[in-house]
Amino acid sequence: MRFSIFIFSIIIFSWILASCENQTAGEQANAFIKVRDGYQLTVVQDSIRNPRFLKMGPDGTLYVSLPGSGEIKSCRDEDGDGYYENVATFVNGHPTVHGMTWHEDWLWFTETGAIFRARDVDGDGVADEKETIIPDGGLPKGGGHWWRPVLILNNRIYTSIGCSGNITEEGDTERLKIWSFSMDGSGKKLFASGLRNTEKLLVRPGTDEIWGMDHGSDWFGGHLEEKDSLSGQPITDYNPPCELNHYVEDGFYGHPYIVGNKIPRYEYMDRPDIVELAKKTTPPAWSTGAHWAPNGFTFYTGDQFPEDCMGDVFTAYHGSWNRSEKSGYCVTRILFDEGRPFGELKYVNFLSEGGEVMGRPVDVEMTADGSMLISDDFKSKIYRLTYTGK
Ligand SMILES: [Ca+2]
Ligand SMILES: [Ca+2]
Repeated sequence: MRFSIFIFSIIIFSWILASCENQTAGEQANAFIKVRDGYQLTVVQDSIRNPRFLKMGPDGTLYVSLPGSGEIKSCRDEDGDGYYENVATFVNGHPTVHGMTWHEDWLWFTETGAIFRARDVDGDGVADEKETIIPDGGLPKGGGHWWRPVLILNNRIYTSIGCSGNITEEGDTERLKIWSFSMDGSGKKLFASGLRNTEKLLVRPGTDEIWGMDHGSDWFGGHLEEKDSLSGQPITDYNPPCELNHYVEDGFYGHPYIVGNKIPRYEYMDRPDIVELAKKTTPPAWSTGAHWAPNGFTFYTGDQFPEDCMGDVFTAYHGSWNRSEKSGYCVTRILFDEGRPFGELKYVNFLSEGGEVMGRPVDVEMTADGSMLISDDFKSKIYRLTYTGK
């Protein structure tokens, strides 16, 4: 009897805790989430489970991809209070749905092995027309890195195929590459190679440059038998960096052989071609935290943040999974000068001072008013970052 009262109390207590976590329109984010001075973080959606990537439609509809349930939700703020209360299922039946882009009235989206486009004709938030551009199996599926981005530039479709494992040697397959296609899904062409896991591709505004963030590999130094001890692994904790890359045609970005600024991984140092591999590697345009796991990013082009943010990159780091101390779990700004990155500042930190994970950012997306939306698939929330300080 006493035991069941104990269990009942736990259930009630958990329910109270969960209720406290459910926030409503315009509410401030949890106080343990640290926000840069002059900025405010509010909750704009908290009814969608595990939101991943975000895309704003031209009419202000927010599209959210949910790979687990195979849906894209369309969200609207009908009453204009900043909270997206009106949620519809735009498409379903697409397990692993992930990357999205908007092009000529259609929302283009990916599954792990396919690309589609859909549109809502009657304005109810549910797609009425859907077309398959690259059918299932037209791209390699699954593996450890199954997330696919989609980008359209100059009448070509771009997507990237990540490594099936951590440092799998599969350069002679379709993996570790960015591929481009004609708009009907034919005309497949290699664009760049040596990628590990790039989940989003974007064009830098005002240019034809394709940029993306690549996840650095794990267990660097494992060769030195470090990985037996999670309590002390100084080499792999800090290496190799995650990357912001400017992807150019025929460029090689090193994976799995070369990391950071042309550094061979220990596993491959004895390869006879290692010097050639290092030489031909394009190093990251910006090297960032090891194991921080950059998923989404966006170039800032709004006028809500201070003027010097214009053209800079805002990133969403999902955070480390195998570091001896957690790191990442943040949104940063990578500063650009004349089109090249030169510094990085933390804007939102989802790791509390006590090391508790208060959120795992997946994507950032700018809204028409210049504020920034941030998705968190761990606490199932979408936030808005707004500049308030003058
Ligand atoms: Ca609203
Ligand atoms: Ca419709």
